[in-house]
Amino acid sequence: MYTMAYCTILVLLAIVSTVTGTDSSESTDQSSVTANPDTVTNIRQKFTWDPNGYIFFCLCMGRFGNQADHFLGSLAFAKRINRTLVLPPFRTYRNVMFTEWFKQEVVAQYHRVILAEDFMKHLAPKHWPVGHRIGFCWLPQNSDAKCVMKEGNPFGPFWDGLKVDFDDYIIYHLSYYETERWNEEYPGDKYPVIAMRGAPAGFPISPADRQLQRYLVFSDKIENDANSYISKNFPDQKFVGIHLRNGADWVNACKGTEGMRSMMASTQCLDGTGQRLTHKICFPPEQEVLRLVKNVIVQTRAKVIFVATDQNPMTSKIEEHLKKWKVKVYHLDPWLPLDDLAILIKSDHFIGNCVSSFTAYVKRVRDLEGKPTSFWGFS
Ligand SMILES: Nc1nc2c(ncn2[C@@H]2O[C@H](COP(=O)(O)OP(=O)(O)O)[C@@H](O)[C@H]2O)c(=O)[nH]1
Ligand SMILES: [Mg+2]
Repeated sequence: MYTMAYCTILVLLAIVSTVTGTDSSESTDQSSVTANPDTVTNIRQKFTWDPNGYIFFCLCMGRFGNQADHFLGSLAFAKRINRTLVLPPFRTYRNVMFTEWFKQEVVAQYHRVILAEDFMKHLAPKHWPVGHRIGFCWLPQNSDAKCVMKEGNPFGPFWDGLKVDFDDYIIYHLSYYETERWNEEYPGDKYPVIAMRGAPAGFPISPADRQLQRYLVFSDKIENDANSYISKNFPDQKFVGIHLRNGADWVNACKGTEGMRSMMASTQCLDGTGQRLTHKICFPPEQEVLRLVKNVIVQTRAKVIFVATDQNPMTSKIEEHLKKWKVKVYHLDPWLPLDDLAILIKSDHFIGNCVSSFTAYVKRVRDLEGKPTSFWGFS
């Protein structure tokens, strides 16, 4: 028994010394390395230079749902072209370090990654020094527009937050699926860092990349926020989570959606159905919300509804409509939208908005966990 424990310690020590046995000119601060054998290879690259090069970009489009779609598509791109992915901060009114919201060691199970802040501190001074920083912009073939990496918000504040200025520019016309051409035209020895103006991915996320959601796991902080809200308010109770996307920007976004083939995240419910979008799917009227919520309550026999919304939670209207079933409605209105996401993910049944990428985040995780999701105006 003691011999076994002793052997285990020896093995762990061997792993740790491999991890820290880096080029002595690099930093050897490996504080966030775990001994999980799946992740060691990907995280040990952290402060040793990857000769295949790096991919670095700003999640500069939209708010969280859009950024998450872009992140997963870019993760797939980094893997395809076999460069280490610099984990960008998310953008709110500030740069949010990746690890504030997500676990780095889980993304590292899929591909080599390094935190942007670590990259700038430990690798950039030597390998991507001031004076040698090239910005990459995609532009259409015949465009005479300029490559502006830092103009406007959030582009400027994003790179300023990481103390990056650009010295030169490259305009490319390649798509993110021309893997071989990327490596032929921009080999790692000549272009060690491809720093892009925007994410190398489409929006909405391509269906093939949805499964990468499994590598995006909330930090303990977000997970604890959600768990403590639930245990304080409706511990051990079955609950229905609903997402009401009904703020002023959504009124505008949904204009003209009737009859469209797809818009924003709508493939998550319409794909393969041959159905077109309706205004009701995009912006369900109150009667539709009350109808579907009642159906789901009758089906699940849940006594609790958790409402997440950017504007109007309809709390008393829903409670009034479901008086007969003695349902209680909760609404958190969290400072951090991710807390709403984490709670919605944990619900026994979820009703979301098909067009919203905020809903799409919840749906992707739930699909992986085999949990049911319905959509307003559709289910
Ligand atoms: N807290 C909270 N914020 C929300 C909710 N729905 C929308 N928002 C806010 O509005 C933003 C919507 O933008 P985005 O995430 O890109 O999703 P989309 O616009 O619905 O596709 C979110 O990131 C949140 O900041 C919600 O249910 N709860
Ligand atoms: Mg949006």
